[in-house]
Amino acid sequence: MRPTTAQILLYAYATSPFAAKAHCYLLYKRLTFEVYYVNPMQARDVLPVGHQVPVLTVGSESRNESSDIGIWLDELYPNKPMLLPEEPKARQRLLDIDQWISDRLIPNTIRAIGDGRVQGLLNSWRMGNGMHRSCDGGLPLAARIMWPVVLKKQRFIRKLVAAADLSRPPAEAMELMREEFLQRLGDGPFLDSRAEPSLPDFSAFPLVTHFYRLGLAGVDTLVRDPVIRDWVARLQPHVTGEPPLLPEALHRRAVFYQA
Ligand SMILES: N[C@@H](CCC(=O)N[C@@H](CS)C(=O)NCC(=O)O)C(=O)O
Repeated sequence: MRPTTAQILLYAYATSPFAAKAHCYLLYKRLTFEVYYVNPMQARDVLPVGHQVPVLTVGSESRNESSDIGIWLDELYPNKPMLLPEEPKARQRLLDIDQWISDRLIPNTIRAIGDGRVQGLLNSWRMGNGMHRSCDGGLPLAARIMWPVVLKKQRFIRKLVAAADLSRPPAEAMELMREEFLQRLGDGPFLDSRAEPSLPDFSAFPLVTHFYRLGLAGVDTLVRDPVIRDWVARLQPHVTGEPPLLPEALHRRAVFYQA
């Protein structure tokens, strides 16, 4: 059963960078929407399509796959700020950057979070706690304690880690991500040297800021870079709104990196 009667409803986990991508698209478009933080133990029963978040429901239709949700929002709301331009070459370049985020930035970031026995454990517990505090009904104590094991067993996590740059240590791979990000930023101010933000800016934003704000260790390689920090500051007003990208109770660090 649908948890609320909102016309636009985002099914998410507060700790999911994929769900945060879709959340950013909605904020940029200044749409009125609600977020429902699904209990992961009930996801298969609750989600209107598939078994993964994000899912976006608009009226009676539901879609999944985060980047596809952005493209769908442009189709539905062409009079709101567009996430992608119509001009085919520029559009394709931005979709290629979005693909780089899915294929490289996300896998390497997820691998870095689990790196190191102690850091990996602490990060996983912090994620479990964030999930517990935000999701509908919370998690049982045993699940919170076992969260590092639960996460490691997840097929989607195993697939993401396998897609990371395994030939390098995780911290070195993140340095490479920083360089690859800067190449794609070009002369700025937004990705692909664009004057206005677009879909890949909002896809990358949660990867750069979300885990850092959740208080995880070893995830500040990008946000420490002054050029990327300026990019974060430029995007921030576009993703500030209701409901907030990260529930207040889960903020462990300020929006902006502090050395
Ligand atoms: N390609 C999907 C990936 C979504 C995804 O991996 N979601 C994770 C949370 S971060 C999930 O719901 N995993 C649960 C599962 O795979 O059963 C997208 O871009 O939306």
